[in-house]
Amino acid sequence: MKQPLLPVSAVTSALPGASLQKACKFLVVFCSLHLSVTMLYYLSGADSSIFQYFSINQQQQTPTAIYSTYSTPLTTTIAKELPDCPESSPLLRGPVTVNFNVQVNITEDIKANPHVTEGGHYKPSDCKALQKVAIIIPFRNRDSHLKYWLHYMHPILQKQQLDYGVYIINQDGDNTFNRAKLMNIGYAESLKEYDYDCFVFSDVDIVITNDRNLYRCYNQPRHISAAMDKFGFGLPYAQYFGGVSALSKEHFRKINGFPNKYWGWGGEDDDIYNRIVAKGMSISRPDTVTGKCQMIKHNRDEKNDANPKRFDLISKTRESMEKDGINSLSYKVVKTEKFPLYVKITVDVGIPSR
Ligand code: BGN
Repeated sequence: MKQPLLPVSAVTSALPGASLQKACKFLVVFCSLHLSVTMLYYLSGADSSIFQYFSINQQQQTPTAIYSTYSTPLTTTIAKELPDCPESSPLLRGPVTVNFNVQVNITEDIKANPHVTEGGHYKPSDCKALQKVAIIIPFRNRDSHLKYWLHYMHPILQKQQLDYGVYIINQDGDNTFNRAKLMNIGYAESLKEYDYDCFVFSDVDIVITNDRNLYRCYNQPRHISAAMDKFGFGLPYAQYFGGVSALSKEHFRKINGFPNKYWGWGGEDDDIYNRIVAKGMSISRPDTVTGKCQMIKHNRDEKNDANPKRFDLISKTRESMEKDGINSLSYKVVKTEKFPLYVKITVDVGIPSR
């Protein structure tokens, strides 16, 4: 009789122990295999959702990493955010030659400014403009001057890297002209279209001859046409604020906008100056080289005779400015026309009250 290797009792008790051991070994091998496969997968940068979740959380703490790892959609959102334009545009060159005796052609100018969009709007494509500027031109029957303004000013304004729009505020009918009221209307109408933060008010017959004379706003209200040829490239008097000026939305609100009661030629610019000073602000200007401007020579317009009431009105600015201004402005828009290089808004400004 063969001797059993183990007592029956031992065999019966050893059998389950052996299979448990086997099962354990199998489990350990399986787990290690699983772990190694997982590790391999992770290290090779596979795009499994769980790893993505963890890495997004890490990446969000360091924004620069987003660019390198994620192509969509985070990169697209961030890449579209343009850098701010520099304080001083690298495109500026200084003096610009202006000659009102040379013919200009609007069709040629439209072609020459392909990046200006309908309604005369432009913004740089490679950087975020520092200011959004509405350029407001009070107007009536001066198309022959407007074509020169558009010809010379559009290229300069683009070089200045501004986000700008050109608004021609055209007085309807042939009653007495009201320059300051048209400028108030330009402020109100341009804000309906875009979130402007700076307003340049310009006569249609003045262009700058130095592209470093910026059509933007400064800490204080800016007098841009500081050295006009008409005044021997200087100021006719120290308080002069006519021609071309720039006020931020804040400046404009502070002075309750411009007076509406100056009908005919003269004094409204002095009233604006008085308002600025009354509110504790001062005038900023370019130097007399940068500030050089040229004005188209012409005769005084019809229905724009010197206003006999102007002397009286400017002596009362401090009292009148709280009631007369943007808070009392009333007018009717007759027509809005969008042209390739400007918007023309024709308005009924009413007639002088007696
Ligand atoms: C001033 C006018 C301004 C005009 C300049 C330059 C007046 C007010 C009464 C003294 N001011 O005399 O409106 O811009 O000349 O032409 O007339």
